[in-house]
Amino acid sequence: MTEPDLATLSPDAERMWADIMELSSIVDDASPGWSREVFSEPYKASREWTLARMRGAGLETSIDAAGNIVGRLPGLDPNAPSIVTGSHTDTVHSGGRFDGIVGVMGAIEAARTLQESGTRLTSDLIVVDFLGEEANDFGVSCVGSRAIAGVLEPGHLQRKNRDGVSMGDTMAAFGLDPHAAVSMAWNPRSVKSYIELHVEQGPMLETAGNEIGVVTSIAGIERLMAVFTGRADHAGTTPMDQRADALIAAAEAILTVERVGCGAPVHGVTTTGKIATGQGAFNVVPDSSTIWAEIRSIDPSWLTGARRRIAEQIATDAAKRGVGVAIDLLNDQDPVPAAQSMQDTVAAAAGSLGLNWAAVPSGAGHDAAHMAHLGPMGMIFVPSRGGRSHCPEEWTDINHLRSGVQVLAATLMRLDQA
Ligand code: HGY
Ligand code: MN
Ligand code: MN
Repeated sequence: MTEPDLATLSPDAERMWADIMELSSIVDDASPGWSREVFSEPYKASREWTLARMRGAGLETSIDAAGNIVGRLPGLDPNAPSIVTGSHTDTVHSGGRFDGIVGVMGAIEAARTLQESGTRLTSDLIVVDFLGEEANDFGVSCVGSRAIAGVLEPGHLQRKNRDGVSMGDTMAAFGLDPHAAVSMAWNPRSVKSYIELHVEQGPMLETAGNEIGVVTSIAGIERLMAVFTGRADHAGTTPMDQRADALIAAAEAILTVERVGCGAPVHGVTTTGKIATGQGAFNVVPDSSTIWAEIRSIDPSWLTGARRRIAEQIATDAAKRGVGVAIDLLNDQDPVPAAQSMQDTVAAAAGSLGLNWAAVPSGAGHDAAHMAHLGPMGMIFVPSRGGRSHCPEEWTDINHLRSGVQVLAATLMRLDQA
């Protein structure tokens, strides 16, 4: 392989920064932080902006049945499989300005950089803004990339939110075609490789002083919903040992979730992200509560073992309290290793730019986990200040973004020559 002439590839980080700041300002002003949740009005408005930005960058654009915004920069050989890159522009509620956006704006900047340097790839370059990467009210994450990978199922469309509305109906109301979305998988032969630029969303790179992360694998995610049913009683007259307190059972379960996560031998974490209870009153023993928890690890066996241990312990403890519990287990995604060839290519690109890099796991889920169904997958991380993400404090310095998009552009060149 001839060393790509990186001197000609000089992404305009200031232009990319301006894009990030402009897109991230299209939010739900009634919510704190930066909220652009899937299927929301701000999200719909932001997609028009992204579509125009892709077109302005010389990409041929389309929107598929699942709502993915797809930009295409034609290559020299129309028969060659495509090189795909992208990420997402939806956010969690009260999120930040960099999660996902960096990968979409970075991909658009890389496309501009290639054209401005007069570089024509052999393969088409496909840039995707995947619909709905964040876990939504239906409990489904990565809606768009699942559809492209052929793993969005009818069961996902039937999932209902707390108002009893299905995800399929919500997608249709958003102008999408849910029934086509579950049968629109791309042909794996049409994909040469997939590479995604993303903020690390954790503290590893900053702590170690590394500028670039070469992702080794993406954590698997198991989710658990436990609904506790106790007995309402008078809070003043019911002896402590004669209660069936649903809220105490939920609290005990939350501590079980935490304890199992603290014992992980490799990258493994557990979180109870939400608890709900009934009407609630000072003077009534609670008779109902629900917890929503998740378990993540890059180690498949620890992940399944932890899920089993947590479910068993919750059931045992609830029974001791005379509290009923219904546990719903949901596999969001399995752990997915990045292709070694992709890791090597990203590392070589970073090294050729004189950037110090480290191999790191991703505790966060990504569209890349599903795109791995179609071809060799890789990810490039840039540091998150203080390791913070999914919060308004999320921040990545422009110089780190500059390095990230330089590595992305150099990686695209290398992948094309491979
Ligand atoms: O939840 C995640 O890990 C990702 O940020 N959607
Ligand atoms: Mn993300
Ligand atoms: Mn996220």
